[in-house]
Amino acid sequence: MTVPQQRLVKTSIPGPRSVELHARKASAVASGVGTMLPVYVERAGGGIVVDVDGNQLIDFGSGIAVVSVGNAAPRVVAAVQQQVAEFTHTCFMITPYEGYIAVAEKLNELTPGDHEKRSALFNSGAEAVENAIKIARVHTGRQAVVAFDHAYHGRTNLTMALTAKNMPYKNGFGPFASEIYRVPMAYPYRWPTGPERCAEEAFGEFVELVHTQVGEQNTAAVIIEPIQGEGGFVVPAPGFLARVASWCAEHGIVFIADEIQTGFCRTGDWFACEYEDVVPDLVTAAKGIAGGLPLAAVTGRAEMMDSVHVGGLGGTYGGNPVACAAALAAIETMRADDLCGAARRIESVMLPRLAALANKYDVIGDVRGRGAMLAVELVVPGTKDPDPALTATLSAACHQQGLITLTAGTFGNVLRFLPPLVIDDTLLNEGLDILDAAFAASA
Ligand code: PLZ
Repeated sequence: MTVPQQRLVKTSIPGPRSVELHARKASAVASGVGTMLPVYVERAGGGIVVDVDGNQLIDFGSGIAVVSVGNAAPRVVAAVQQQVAEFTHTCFMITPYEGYIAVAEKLNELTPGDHEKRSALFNSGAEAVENAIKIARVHTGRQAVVAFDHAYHGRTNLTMALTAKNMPYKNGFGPFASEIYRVPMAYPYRWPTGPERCAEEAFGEFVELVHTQVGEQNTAAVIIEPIQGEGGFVVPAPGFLARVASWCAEHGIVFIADEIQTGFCRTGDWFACEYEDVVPDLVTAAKGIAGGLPLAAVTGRAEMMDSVHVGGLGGTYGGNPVACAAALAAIETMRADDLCGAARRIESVMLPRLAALANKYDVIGDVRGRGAMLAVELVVPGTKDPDPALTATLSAACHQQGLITLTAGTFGNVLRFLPPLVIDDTLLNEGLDILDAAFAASA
């Protein structure tokens, strides 16, 4: 690895060169494009991000769950360099190329279920979600789509409507797309009657709401993240996903798993649905698929995917050859280096230490997640009242020590951890030491 796998904090964070660049940002970039941690990056690899001041930060974010294979992963770099020298773009809808087909074949093979599948490629997660809804509507001839509390599906008009949280994603951006209905999420920690009854009661409410307020016969699709991402790493109560999926099948409703954040080894399986043997009709993927190049996909049952008229799906850049080359190399890396196993190893290092922190600090209300997608939810001690201010303080304290952490959650009170799957145990433990010290300092 060319980037030394060591934390190094040489300057204040952000350092002087970053501060300079950040001033340029303010006068050149639209202020609506926010920046969580204004250290400007020079290079990155493995579990380390190097900034323009020479600081080396431990990466517990992976660019929001994207660089699972690591930044500038060797196979990805080689594949991209070769492809970019051969041709950069022809548009698959005009004169196609093999890479697109090869990615579709991989997706058809790796997504849950042995049924006949087809895939279509796009540029971003939001675009994949939009297309999954388009496909479900054409296939069913119905319009309504059901989404969950705390859901995140993107920032385009249709996906803003599917996303639950107003600030910052939706505020002032309406009107939103119609025929979107929201139902409660099986959120064990916050379920009013407790986690044991969560799956059954949440499923009961889901069925009743869809029946009384939407009508099964009007419902094209139900879309759910198998572990919610931006919404706070909410792991649905065991059994909930399977019940919703089989109820959808009974009523001819397309069950869409949005695996954009959970997919590609992140949770210890190729796709998070596998953990409970849930087989979705359609799966959306993006983020981890291509080692950092923009690529997204919808994969699903052949008869659903093929219900759309020829020319109904596409876009200028969807399945760009360079992004496809990167995806094939990233997938090969995940397979050859067993990155699903790596995600489980990361869980085995991190989860016990996060649980120990929860014993030590009563501001931690819940520890949850799977694989390398883990989080702590912060509350006012003795209550379940969210503490977003403490969450922001802790995250900033970690940043000062050279640890990149992200926050999440409808209430902004979740610290989430998404290290690259290639990070080593030394960096993982050092990051956890920094986190522990941040809790201790805030107590
Ligand atoms: N579905 C489950 O996690 C993207 C968003 C960051 P795009 N999550 C990170 C931000 O603040 O914009 C995401 C996701 C799930 C869809 C998306 C959307 O993917 O590639 O950002 O469009």
